[in-house]
Amino acid sequence: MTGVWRVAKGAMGLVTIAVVAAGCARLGASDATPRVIEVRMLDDGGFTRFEPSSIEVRRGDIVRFTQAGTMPHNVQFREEAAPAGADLGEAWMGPYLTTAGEVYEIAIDERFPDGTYTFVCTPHLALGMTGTITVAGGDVEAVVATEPRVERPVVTGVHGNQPLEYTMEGDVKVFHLKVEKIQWEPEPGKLVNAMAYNRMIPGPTIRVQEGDRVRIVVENGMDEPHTTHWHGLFVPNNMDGVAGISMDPIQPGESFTYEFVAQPAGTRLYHSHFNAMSQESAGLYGMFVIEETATPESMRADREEIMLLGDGTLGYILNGKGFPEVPPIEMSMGERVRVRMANLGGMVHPMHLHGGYFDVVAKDGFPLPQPQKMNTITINPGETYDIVLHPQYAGVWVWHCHVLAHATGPRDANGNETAAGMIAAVIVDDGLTPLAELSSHTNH
Ligand SMILES: [Cu+2]
Repeated sequence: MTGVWRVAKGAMGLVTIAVVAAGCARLGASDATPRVIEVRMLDDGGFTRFEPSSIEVRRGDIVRFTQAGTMPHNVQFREEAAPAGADLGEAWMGPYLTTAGEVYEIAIDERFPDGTYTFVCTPHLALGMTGTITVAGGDVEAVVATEPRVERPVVTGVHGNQPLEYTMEGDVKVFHLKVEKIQWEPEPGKLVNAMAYNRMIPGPTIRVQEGDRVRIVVENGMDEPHTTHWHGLFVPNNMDGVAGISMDPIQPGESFTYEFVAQPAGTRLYHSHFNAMSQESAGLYGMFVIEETATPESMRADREEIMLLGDGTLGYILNGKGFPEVPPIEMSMGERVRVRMANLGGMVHPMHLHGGYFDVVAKDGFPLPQPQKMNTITINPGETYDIVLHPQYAGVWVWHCHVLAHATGPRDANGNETAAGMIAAVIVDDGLTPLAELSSHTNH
């Protein structure tokens, strides 16, 4: 075994695993003390990453990965994409680091022929936790690439789903969307690294009439490529927004103009389709409402609400926020509210309403032949439902995901579970009972 790798508790200097130091003598072909290139493993706000994620080294250097987060991380090199002749042996996949300060060091020696090596964190590959090490010839001075840092505006006190304004150019409705990396506040005081359309999560609501011609300019203000996909719309193939299949990715700083006729009527969506698993999870989605020319009687309502479910990077959220920041739905007895629901997360969420039932009137934007009464509606990723709320009893009712882990926060000082995440309040006022009394938490 020629490899030099070890795991050490950085804080205490305690070497917990030390495998072979036989290769040490070869480290310094130039007799120089090996330089140590630092890479940190981070996951603050659920944003898993290596920092810097891209480094250049010369043979003889040591790359030191330090656990600087709270989740277990490791380093796994992608063997199938490694330069020819690479022979990393046990170092193809390093051990899991679980304690803050723990380090894993890899000596860049003869096992690493020149070239670029891609590595991932095995459990967080799906969240985009990857990086590269470029090994240059032995005489080349190593340069530690500085991480391209994007400005992340901090967005607080903002709710998503705001109507997106448009201008008319001839008979075309023209919309603008800009994707950016921001810091979002799903609950007070908790800032997470996110991605957003027009600095809100969910993105602004596009609302048009069936048959409208629309032009949507999508500007990429991020430091990674992007495309936007129009989910459930019938569009020409080259307007479908799938990177690598129907269009080239929109590069950082560039824009792409989509144009199509809005059809068919119903509850539709838009979301990222480049690095979609991480970009969508980080907040790149919104609702695309195509109003029908004639509303079926079953869908008749006094007004509309939107409920977009999310999970992943931002936690368990409804309309971009976790309880108690989820905006409540306030209603009067006798009122009918149509709620356009969709799941943009990666998990299944059975949304259960207390205090009565609702009518399910459309699935994936298409009206159902007849309404279906339900009190729990299970929404798979990518599905939409239209439901009509028409309350049966006054009170403050909860509407929550029944996977209780998605609706429960950390225990409080008394050791009791707290309400958090995917919970919305439905406040029904009958005009008789003071709401303060209805909503009182104390027992009388
Ligand atoms: Cu859930």
